[in-house]
Amino acid sequence: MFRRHAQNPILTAAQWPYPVNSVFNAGATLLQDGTTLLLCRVEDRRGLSHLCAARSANGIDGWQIDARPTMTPDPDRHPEELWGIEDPRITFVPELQKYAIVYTAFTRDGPGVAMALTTDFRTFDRLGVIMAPEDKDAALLPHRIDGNWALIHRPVSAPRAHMWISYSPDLKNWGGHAMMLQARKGAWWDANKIGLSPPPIETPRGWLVIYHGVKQSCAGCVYRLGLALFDLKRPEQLLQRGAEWVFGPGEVYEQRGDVGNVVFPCGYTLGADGDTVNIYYGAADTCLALATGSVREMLAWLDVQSE
Ligand code: BMA
Repeated sequence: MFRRHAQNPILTAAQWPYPVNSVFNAGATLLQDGTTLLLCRVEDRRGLSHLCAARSANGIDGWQIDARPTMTPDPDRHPEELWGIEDPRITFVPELQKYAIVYTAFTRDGPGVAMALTTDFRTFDRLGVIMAPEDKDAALLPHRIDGNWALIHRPVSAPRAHMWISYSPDLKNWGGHAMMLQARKGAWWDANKIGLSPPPIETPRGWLVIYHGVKQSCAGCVYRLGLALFDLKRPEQLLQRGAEWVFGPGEVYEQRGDVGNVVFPCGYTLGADGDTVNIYYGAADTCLALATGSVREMLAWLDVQSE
């Protein structure tokens, strides 16, 4: 379903212009001039994360990495960012002519969801916490639905964690909370804990969602990816869900690192053909890799694989 790029990993800590521990879980977008921008989660050598932009003409190599951190935690004005900012998901919002960056703010009480708006990935308007801890794995849909903005997120109701969707008239006040997708139970690859991976892909058949599932065993966790399709007008309505996972750790750079056996995409770009999906994923919480898929193939697979 997804073909790994031969040049993987495409970005590592060794390429960074300043000393860092790891580079992973990047949000992605295509800028107006066709440049691929990755907003990378960078973990420093204290263990705290900030975001750093890397730009490339072909989305594969020749990355121009910002010389200094692009967006740093600002705990004086935003106490929720005390222990760093992580895992950004980027959505271009035509109505605002801005990019919405939805990210994890590592608060004293655990991870919460925060949002910032930008036009240039150089300055950022922070909206602060939009979902209280413990919550993460969130992304904004690109346009309003019935007059309201929609946010997919993943609150934790221990011991399980499911995907939810919430609505807002103004990007600040959120309500209309609805369960979107439940973690399965028992031995399944996506038992107990799931979450949105990149922002959903809008297709004529529905919102195509690539989500991660976490299988826990006495050997640790394995993060894999699955597919589900949701109604365009009522995105909490599940249309199809694949039974099997479609991508999981297989290469050494995915199996070994700070957190082994993790593939974790936070962003994708769409090719000029409108079908090719370039998925940028953190591998083993250590480096960034690229895999390519096809919207048509994913939808066809759901037709065959859905339960
Ligand atoms: C998740 C997130 C990701 C991370 C993954 C594996 O809960 O925190 O940032 O990549 O765990 O450690």
